[in-house]
Amino acid sequence: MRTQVAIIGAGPAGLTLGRLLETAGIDAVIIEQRSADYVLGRIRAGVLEQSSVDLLRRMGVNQRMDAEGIVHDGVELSFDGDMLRIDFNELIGRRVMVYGQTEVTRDLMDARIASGAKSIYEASDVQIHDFAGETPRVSFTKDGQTHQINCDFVAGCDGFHGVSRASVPDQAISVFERVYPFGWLGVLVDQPPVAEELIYAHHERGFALCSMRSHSRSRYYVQVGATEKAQDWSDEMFWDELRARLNPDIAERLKTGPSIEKSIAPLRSFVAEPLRFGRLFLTGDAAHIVPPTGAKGLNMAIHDVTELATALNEFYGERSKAGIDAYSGKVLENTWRTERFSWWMTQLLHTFPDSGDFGRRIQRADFDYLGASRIAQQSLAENYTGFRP
Ligand code: RFL
Ligand code: PHB
Repeated sequence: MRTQVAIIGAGPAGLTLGRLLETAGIDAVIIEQRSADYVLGRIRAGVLEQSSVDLLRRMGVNQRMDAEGIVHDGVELSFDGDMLRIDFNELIGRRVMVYGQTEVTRDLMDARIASGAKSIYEASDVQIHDFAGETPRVSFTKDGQTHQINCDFVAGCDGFHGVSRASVPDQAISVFERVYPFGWLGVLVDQPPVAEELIYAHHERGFALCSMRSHSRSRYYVQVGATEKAQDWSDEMFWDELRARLNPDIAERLKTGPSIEKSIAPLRSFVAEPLRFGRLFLTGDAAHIVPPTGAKGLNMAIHDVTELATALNEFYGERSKAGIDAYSGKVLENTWRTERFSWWMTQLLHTFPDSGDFGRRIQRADFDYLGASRIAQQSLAENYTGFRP
């Protein structure tokens, strides 16, 4: 088999890249180790920046998003009971869209099936060969048979645990990492959200987040210890802990029910440098991880592959290597800006076991400054909705 671009991974990064290349008339094959249903069963991000919304519209995969997505003008922050609303629209004239990663993924998968573009699911033992030269190859096993794809480029869109980054020799890559001493326990429930907008709450018992997927489906999170297990949390324990971290008037309004999904995500900041190795490119979670506090993971993945598609388009259209040469530097600039914001939101809102009284006073001062300064609020709004200089 031969293609121009072999895309490893059918998450948001791989599927978005596939769609962009298809639109540009560049041939690509997606190779995914799981089944499509498994990919769709993962409950992850919920908030799209305006630039992600615009891209999904340009790619023609916006019909359901525009019908079912919910536009939010702002978010609520709560700090030890004090509420502060950040009104993005009033502060900087921008908004965000609440539309789940599962739905974005489903829309992209459906569009790919409709167009007949090639995707291979349930491919095992995926390996990337010869990416230092001009004729890379990808091999994999499917239904007991080994296959090989010859290509011009390999796009590593296979997430944090994928094969792409792992294929790069240790001496060619640097990694920068911070692992936080906690995770988020998330619950999905078929009940209307407790509030119209998201509520990010700092509480001495730990962080909590009230989010949603629709007007009838809610997503809630509580900060838990890094070693805790989702199965040790009954629904009742979860709702009690969430209520304890919310203001009494909000806790009273909370509509609970049986969880339809419950899982723990560890929190981590991670960046690999560089992001190009000959003819192999890293994108999305394969390249970087942010803690979910700034709702950035999915949006970064979409940003990266937009840059990569532009670079590949330049290569095939104008025979210019300038775009692929600039890819790593350009994406890393956005990555570090977004890492900083996600780290900042995380340290503002979580309870850190070792921060001590000094750390807690600094956190409070940070929140009070935000409440008092329109410029600080604009900075949060600009970053949350997606800063593109
Ligand atoms: P993905 O979504 O992980 O997709 C990668 C795909 O590659 C496949 N794969 C392979 N395929 C072939 N060969 C191999 N060797 C392969 N190894 C892996 C995987 O099966 C998968 O289908 O990465 P992508 O596309 O870069 O997208 C990134 C986003 O998914 C991610 O940034 C966000 O979901 C992060 N994230 C969250 N972000 C938010 O903004 N808000 C959240 O609430 C939120 N919750 C989460 C998250 C990430 C999580 N992970 C990665 C464990 C919760 C979790 C649990
Ligand atoms: C979610 O709805 O899953 C969600 C929303 C905002 C975040 C993280 C997760 O910052």
